[in-house]
Amino acid sequence: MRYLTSGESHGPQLTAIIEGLPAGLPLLDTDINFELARRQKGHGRGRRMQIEKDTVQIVGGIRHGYTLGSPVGLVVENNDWKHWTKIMGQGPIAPDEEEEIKRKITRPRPGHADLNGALKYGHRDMRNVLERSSARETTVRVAAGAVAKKLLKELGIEVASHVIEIGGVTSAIKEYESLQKLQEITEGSPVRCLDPVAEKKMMDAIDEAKQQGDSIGGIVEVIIEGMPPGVGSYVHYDRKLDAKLASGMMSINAFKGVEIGIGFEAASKSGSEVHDEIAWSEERGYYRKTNRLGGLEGGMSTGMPIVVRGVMKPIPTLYKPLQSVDIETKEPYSASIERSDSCAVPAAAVVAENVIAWELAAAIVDQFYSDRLETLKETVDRQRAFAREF
Ligand code: EPS
Repeated sequence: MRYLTSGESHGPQLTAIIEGLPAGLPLLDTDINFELARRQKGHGRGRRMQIEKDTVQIVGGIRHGYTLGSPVGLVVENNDWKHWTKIMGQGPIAPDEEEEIKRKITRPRPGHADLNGALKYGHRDMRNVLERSSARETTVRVAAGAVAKKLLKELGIEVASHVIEIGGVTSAIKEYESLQKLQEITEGSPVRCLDPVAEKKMMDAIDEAKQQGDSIGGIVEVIIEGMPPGVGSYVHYDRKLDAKLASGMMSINAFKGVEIGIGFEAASKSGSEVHDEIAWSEERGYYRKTNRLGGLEGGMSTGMPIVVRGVMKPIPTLYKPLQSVDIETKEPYSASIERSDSCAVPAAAVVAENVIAWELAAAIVDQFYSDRLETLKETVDRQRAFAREF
């Protein structure tokens, strides 16, 4: 299963084409819109989110509420496009067009794709880079992820997330009654945090950063329950499930690191403090007494909850910009100021959830391939039964 996205932040629309979904998956635009609306929320977002009301148009691959097996086409229009038709127009610039339209962005923002993208493609106007490198693209990645999430749900697999750190403020609540309860609490939190005390401090930290013309980052955690054991591979490096999850997480704009289970903490612990003892019961089959390895061993799922965290750096667009160099004059200058968010970590949790859902769904479809959802379900259930009885 794979998908491709197209579209610029202030262009007419974002598009995704998904290939390889089984036929017979129930799918409505409301399933996708639900995830799109979740991504738009969060304390710390800038003015753009008041302009956009992201909704999807399904333009292919679905009929009467079910996937057909053909590629699924998804479109999300940019409301802001109407303000950018000239600057982002597809036709050549007419000789008499206003100076504003021709104005180039020549002062790269440190930490953004601007300079490297310009050096890669030879763009002397770095708008050609920033339009695509903008995290606006995560909108349509969430749309694709929402489709994957729907598939996982049909297979009895649930995905959720929460924010565990923003700007140095850490959530003290690591435990949750159930995934459903976790979702209920985080949906009601402006920063998607389980801990109400930390939530308040996180919001204060975001307000403070905004006031200072600065930005802050944080850590999100994604949890998956219901994965059958043995998904992934110890045989092939490019089929290891943990590698795929890490790659998915790192592909999200501004993400700089990934941890699975206790992650980097494992470096300072002994083997007996890290590895999860194996047990067996009639009801559960094989299970681990603890889950420090976050549901993954040897590149494969263990059947325990998968726990994967990602760290997002502060957004590089700063209202109080850092020093940079103008690529036209080579003179030192303050970097360009573009409208931006002071913190997008809560939204990034939703993005991470959907990106991870995609990776899991793709791994399952690759491993248990079937053209029809019904038989895919049977194969996945057979794997679960096999593991229980083994
Ligand atoms: C972004 C800059 C801002 C954000 C944007 C990501 O957009 P604009 O330049 O239009 O103000 O709002 O995020 C989104 C549009 C979104 O949907 O998440 C950037 O430079 O990465």
